[in-house]
Amino acid sequence: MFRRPSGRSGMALILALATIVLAGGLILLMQARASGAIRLEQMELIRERLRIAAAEAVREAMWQLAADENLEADHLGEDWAQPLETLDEDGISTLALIEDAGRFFHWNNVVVSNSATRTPRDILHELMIFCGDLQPAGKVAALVDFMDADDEGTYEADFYRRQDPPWRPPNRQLWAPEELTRVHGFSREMLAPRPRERTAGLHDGDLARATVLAPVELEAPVPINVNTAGRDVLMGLAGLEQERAVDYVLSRRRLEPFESLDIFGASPELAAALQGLVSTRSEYFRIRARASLGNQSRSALVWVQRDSAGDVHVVQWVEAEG
Ligand SMILES: [Ca+2]
Ligand SMILES: [Ca+2]
Repeated sequence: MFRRPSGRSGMALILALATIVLAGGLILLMQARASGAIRLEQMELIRERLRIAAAEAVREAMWQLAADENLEADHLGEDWAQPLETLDEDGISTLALIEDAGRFFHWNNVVVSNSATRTPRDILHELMIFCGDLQPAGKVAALVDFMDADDEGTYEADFYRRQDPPWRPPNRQLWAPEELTRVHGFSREMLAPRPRERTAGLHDGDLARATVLAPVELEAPVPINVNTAGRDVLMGLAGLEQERAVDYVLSRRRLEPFESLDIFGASPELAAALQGLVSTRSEYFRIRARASLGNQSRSALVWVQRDSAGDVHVVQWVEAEG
């Protein structure tokens, strides 16, 4: 026969049940937390291993670059220009790419030239026209005022004082590409890469892919490497009226890289004008490396400088997720 429990024992039973449920819940929670902590720890461990693997890949790439025996010419057929891939026994894969910065126009070049004839400003002017900006003179002048040390020009402190909010141009070389968007006339849109599907027309250049900002304070312009620069950069370098010469350079270097600048010997005037602005080799290189395992990856972007003896030095090392 079932007896109805008294109020007190009923309450005790409920409390006991509640305690059991609570304890069970706590154990589950602790287990969940423990497995969560282990998972986090494992992820952190993999993250660290990927960081090291990406750094190793950069170091391998630097060795590859330092092993380049031909310091007179740098071209895309050389070993350093080939992607470096590895896969270790734990399944970590790495990919490293070296890109010579001589193929680009360097933004800081515009304030370090003392050439009397063709200057980096002229090159940028032509390059911007080639990239579809038909009246870039004001922008180039604004960029020069933004960076040159003096306060004499149309786009100096007086000009920016009238802006909302007012501010002063830094009067120094650029430290980051984002600074360009503060220069009068510049915008994010003009600095964004254009769609790849383009014709080889006269105004179809891509300013974003033709320019670079090396994280170094320049004392002289970084020359453009005639072996690696794209059509856009070569058009800016030689001038828009030199389209046939540029096409000649592009087809000739497919057969054999330029070991010297004799090519400009046929035009002594052009050779003199481009003195110090063009080269057959590169000094600065950008290394991108990524290490991956499953859906986790880490990457490194490293700027290096190769000196005249062929030794490679790190200029900047930036690590990132993904
Ligand atoms: Ca070389
Ligand atoms: Ca200035």
